[in-house]
Amino acid sequence: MEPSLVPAPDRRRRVRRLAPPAPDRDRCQEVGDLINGTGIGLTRFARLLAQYVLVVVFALALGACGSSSPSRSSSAGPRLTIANFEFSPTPLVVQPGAAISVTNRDDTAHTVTSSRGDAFDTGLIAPLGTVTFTAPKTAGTYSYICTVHPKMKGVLVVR
Ligand SMILES: [Cu+2]
Repeated sequence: MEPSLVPAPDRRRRVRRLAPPAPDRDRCQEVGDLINGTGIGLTRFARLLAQYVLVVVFALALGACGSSSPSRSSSAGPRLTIANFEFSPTPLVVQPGAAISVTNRDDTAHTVTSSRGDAFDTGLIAPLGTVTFTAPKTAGTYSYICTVHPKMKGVLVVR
């Protein structure tokens, strides 16, 4: 008997809520308040979205800077390449005391050795190896050779 009595009040409540017009007006007002509320919410959301976009753009800018700076540091310095028993570029123009990266693309060892005095000498650069040497601090034109293959010649200009 009790279970059958329980649903009855619920039905009555539903009917009472739907029947009178007054609650509907209240609902409309509530909906209006909700819309106004969501209007404020949308404004806040727009602000948050704008902030988020700014943060993302800023992060991307930082990321771009971060990704470009390593490539700068690796490509900024002067580079000398040895391939097919030839130095390139030659002449290579650098600033005094510049750090020059030398990459040997051959399958035999080479050197970059100043022809006059001991201005610079990389020593043996292993096949496919890369070394760095310091350019002279005195401006001038320096010819150099590979001591293993003296016919290999190059020119380094410091200015
Ligand atoms: Cu050589």
